[in-house]
Amino acid sequence: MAPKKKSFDPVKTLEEIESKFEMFQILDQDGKIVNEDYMPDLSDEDLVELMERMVWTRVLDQRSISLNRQGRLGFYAPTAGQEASQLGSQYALEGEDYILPGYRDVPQLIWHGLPLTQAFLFSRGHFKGNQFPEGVNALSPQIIIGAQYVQTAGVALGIKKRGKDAVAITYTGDGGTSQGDFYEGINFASAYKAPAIFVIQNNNYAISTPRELQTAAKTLAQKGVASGVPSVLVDGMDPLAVYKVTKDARDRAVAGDGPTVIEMLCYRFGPHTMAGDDPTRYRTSDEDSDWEKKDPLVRFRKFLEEKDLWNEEKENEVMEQAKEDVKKAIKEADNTEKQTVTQLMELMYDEMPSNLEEQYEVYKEKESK
Ligand SMILES: Cc1ncc(C[n+]2csc(CCOP(=O)(O)OP(=O)(O)O)c2C)c(N)n1
Repeated sequence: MAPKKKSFDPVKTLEEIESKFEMFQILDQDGKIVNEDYMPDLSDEDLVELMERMVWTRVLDQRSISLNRQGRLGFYAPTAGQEASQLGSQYALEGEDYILPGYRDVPQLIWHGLPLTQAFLFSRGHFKGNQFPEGVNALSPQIIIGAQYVQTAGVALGIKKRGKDAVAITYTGDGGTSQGDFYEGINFASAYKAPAIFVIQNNNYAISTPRELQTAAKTLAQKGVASGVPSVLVDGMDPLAVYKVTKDARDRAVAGDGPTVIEMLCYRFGPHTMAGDDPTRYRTSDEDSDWEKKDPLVRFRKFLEEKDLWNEEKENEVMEQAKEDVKKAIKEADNTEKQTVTQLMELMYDEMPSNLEEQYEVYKEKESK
């Protein structure tokens, strides 16, 4: 009898790769350091500043939801729960770095220099919300899921060709990793060793579609491996771990070693957007409360209080400041001249296409009255 032939075991290979992706954490949910060896090089002032930004942003989120309900804001995607993944990563950037955000990533833009008034104008669909000031290196929030990944590969290649010590960073959600653009973007950046950081904020849901139905991959980080991109899975509710992996990714990119994919495990406490989805129809209250225990603000507060760097008074001060800033910015947005149809058309076309000329004239006439 012929000896039994061995068969290949691709399942084993896959399982081996998948088992490598363990969640990296520095601060556990009680604010205790569990990975001292990886503690990032941040001064006490830096740590406090990062907390201030997270608290300020939580208030901005609460105020934005309320303004939206009053009809004073337009499109808004809530951010509470994602402060560590958003601001821990932004804190690792330099001013010359480019941010290519998704629609939920307005906080990173603000801390990268976008005036709050303009963020509100963006929400209202006003063109001035997309005219970023000189020196704010960022694109407008992307609404087309995944498109920012391809654009990031291009921006990163541009940075490389110009010999700049900078990176392009982008953000998508778990759902975004199912898009073709996701794979094209990371593959291109990898092939050209472009200085890019590809963040996946895995908040477990793409609107109402749970992560398990989104993809058969055990982790989303492993999707980088196929393109030869070093990839990390990190606790996205831990600002220190997020900062550390992003800073390391930035250092590698600037040193010419190419892109990194970072999956940040997180949760959005609110609805997907303010357009009307009801999370109680697709998430259980047990799931919500499990994640609330992981709240990035709670654990960072505990950590800083233990070091005597934070207290209630300080937190109240930041909250009051945030409310003031929101009040002032929304007033400025209200006082901004309303946009006209002809302005929109002029911004879109350098030379008005002949088929629109007639409409243009009609609106010009209407607006002159
Ligand atoms: C190409 C494309 N398809 C569908 C949509 C509609 N859409 C808007 S948000 C969304 C879910 C995205 O989920 P995820 O990537 O997980 O991001 P999250 O909002 O959870 O951060 C979908 C399908 C879209 N905007 N663009």
